[in-house]
Amino acid sequence: MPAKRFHDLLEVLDRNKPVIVQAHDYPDHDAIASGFSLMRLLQKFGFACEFCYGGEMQGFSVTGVIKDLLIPVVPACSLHITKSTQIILVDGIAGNMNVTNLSDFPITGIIDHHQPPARVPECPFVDIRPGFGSCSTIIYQYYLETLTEPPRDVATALLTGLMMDTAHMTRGVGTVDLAAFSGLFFQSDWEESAYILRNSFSVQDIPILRYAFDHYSICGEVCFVDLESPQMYEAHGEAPADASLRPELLGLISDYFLRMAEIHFVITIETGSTACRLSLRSENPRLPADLIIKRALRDIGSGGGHSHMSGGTVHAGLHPGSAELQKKFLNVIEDFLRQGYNKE
Ligand SMILES: [Mn+2]
Repeated sequence: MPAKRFHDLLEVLDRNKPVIVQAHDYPDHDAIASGFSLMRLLQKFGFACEFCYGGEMQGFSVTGVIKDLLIPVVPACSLHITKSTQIILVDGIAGNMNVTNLSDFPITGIIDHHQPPARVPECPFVDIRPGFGSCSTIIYQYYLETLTEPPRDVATALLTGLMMDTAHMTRGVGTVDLAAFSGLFFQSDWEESAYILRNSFSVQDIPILRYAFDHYSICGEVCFVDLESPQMYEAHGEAPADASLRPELLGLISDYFLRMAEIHFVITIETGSTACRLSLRSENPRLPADLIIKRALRDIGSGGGHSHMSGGTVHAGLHPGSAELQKKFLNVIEDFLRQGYNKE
């Protein structure tokens, strides 16, 4: 029987006040699935609950799921938030770069599976389980705890979130994820879920992939993919000044390069005219992607995630240039390989 965490959440929520479930900015499949499923569960328990995200919606894959499963998710800016609104964050932590602060009032709950920062913000309800492969796994525990059978659309969303974050159950998977997988599989439309997973790229991405294959460098087991947006867009005939890739694509490119047998650590860097974003993947347990990005970007940016996948940004105006940035990462990687680190 799972821990009574949902019960604790109900204890801190006021049934007479509205609840907003907020996914992190540019939500991915796991964030959408977690938020949607939590909203549905709270509604079942009598709460007036809405679901929103910060930033913009990323590419066709996530929007396709939202359309197919009729997920009622809206941009945060379209909601009226007042002092009495109870905000619950899913798949992200307040204070992170990728979590828009929706109001000046304190948030009510944080539900996440990323490695938390040293100081987690004060909040009435916190359920952070970094050992879980997905946030969807946590929300599924709430369904188990309340003996609620997830409806087919909820099960399909949760299965997709779980499979996406764990790369088809190949990374960050624990026993609870495995149990969630087998519990959700036949309750869901697993064929729909598998279809979504198989179709992450669009033909529109081919010029970007071609650019990536022309702009990578390898140093030992480490691979850098250097995407300089303006040049990249020029290369295929359009050069909008503020163009940036859909965030998901950075991760997909890192995943792709990680498939090369010789490469065990990938750093994809997208340098745009205004921002620089990074996506890291690791399959070397001695090279934790979350700690490495934190250390390498200390003083110039921020990042975090999991040991096998992480992401971050370099703050505007602090980009040291591609060569210098790569050097920072190589130095940190060398330190980790030489000294090792203590896995807590
Ligand atoms: Mn997640």
